[in-house]
Amino acid sequence: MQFRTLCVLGMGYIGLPTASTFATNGLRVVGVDVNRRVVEVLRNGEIHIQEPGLRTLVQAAFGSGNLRVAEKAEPADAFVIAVPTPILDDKRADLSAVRAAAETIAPCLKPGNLVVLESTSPPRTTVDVLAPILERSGLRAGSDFFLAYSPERVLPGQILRELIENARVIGGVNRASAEAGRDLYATFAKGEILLTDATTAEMVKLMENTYRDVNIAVANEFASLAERFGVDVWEAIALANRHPRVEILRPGPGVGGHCISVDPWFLVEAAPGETSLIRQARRVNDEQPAKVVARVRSALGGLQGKNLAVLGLAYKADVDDLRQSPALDVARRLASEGAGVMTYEPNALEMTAAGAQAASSLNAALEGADALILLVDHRGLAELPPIQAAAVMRGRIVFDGRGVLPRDAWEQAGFTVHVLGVGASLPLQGGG
Ligand code: SAJ
Repeated sequence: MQFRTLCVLGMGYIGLPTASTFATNGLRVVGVDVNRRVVEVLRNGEIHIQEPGLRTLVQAAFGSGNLRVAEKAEPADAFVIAVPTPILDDKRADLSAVRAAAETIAPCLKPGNLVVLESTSPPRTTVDVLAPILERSGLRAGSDFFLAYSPERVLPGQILRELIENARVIGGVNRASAEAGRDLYATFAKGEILLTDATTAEMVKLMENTYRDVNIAVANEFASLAERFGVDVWEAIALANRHPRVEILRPGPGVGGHCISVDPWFLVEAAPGETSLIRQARRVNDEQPAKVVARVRSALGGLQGKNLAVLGLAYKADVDDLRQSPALDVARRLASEGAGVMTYEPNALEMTAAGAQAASSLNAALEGADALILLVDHRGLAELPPIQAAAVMRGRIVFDGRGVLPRDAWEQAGFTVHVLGVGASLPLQGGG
């Protein structure tokens, strides 16, 4: 099956690179976003999100004459839905953007069209939520038009490469729909294209991120245990990972971003009775910010009146995305306990946490600080020379929440170094 025109709904982290990649591969693409500001920014040749290589790709897509942006869906051979599916405060999935996208596609739908949902969604969303809305067009999913679910699996920071190279799972409401999806993504996908049914594809996506969440939770629990037993968890993990079938992930201040901290809840909501481990892992990861604050509090002998330089606010290294960031939570908690908090996020200089102040440079954050708290291992932060910090800080305390600072160098510069997952060494028992 051949597709000439494509309408992509949602110009965010996934929709924009996807639309641009289709356009540079010869499809005529209209990218749709309901946010007028986003549409204006793109029309002015700018981009509203940071991702390595994205600006060049988007410019090439516009330059090819194949990409346009609009505020409403338009008729096309195929439609890709890449809108956000966040969770509400009570951890239930918010599918309002998927519903709204489907409602705008329905009047444009013609026989033989293909609709693909890429947004991470609870199991059965494609068949139970999307199909009925699209069928208001009078056309039947699977027979009159093709309908598939294909999860995006790209890693922020490496989106452009992974979009093309990763294996792609395409689940159709029937075989013909999955095959239509394969024909669409074959336009640019170099990774293997694997066909299945729509609900399996939805499960696959949720299983991948839940698996990672559970594994990060166990790493975080190992960090707490190491602190209790006077062990260095980083050394212990490195040694355990020499086992041929063990690959423990990295402890940290918690799990953030719009994917891994959200997606497991879709399974919990869908099947509360069968998800006790998944729920518990979420709880463990959500408790990490409070644990980091407790470590900092005890390292400083209290937080009231202390000046803290909090380095990194993004949800992980080398991105500018602060959504659900545990670092933000840590900074907010430190400030709420009476510390003077200067935050420095090199990828979003103006951003800060409630009660804190944004520093416009690293030195401005460190100036007069009693302690340095490293929460994100951004390139540049982990390599900060201790001597530079010592020159402007008032105190000599460092807390490393990512296990990346060279401890010896910081100690040699006169700092007391506290590291997440590293307990004070305990005396030998019963020795001679
Ligand atoms: N984190 C740790 N320790 C680790 C790894 C990660 O604490 O060892 C933390 C990070 O600091 C961050 C969070 O977990 O706060 C998530 O980061 P991540 O790099 O694990 O994942 P995301 O959210 O950037 O992207 C994930 C990816 N999923 C998997 O690796 C299974 C990506 O492939 C998905 O496309 C993406 O979710 C998504 O959009 O669903």
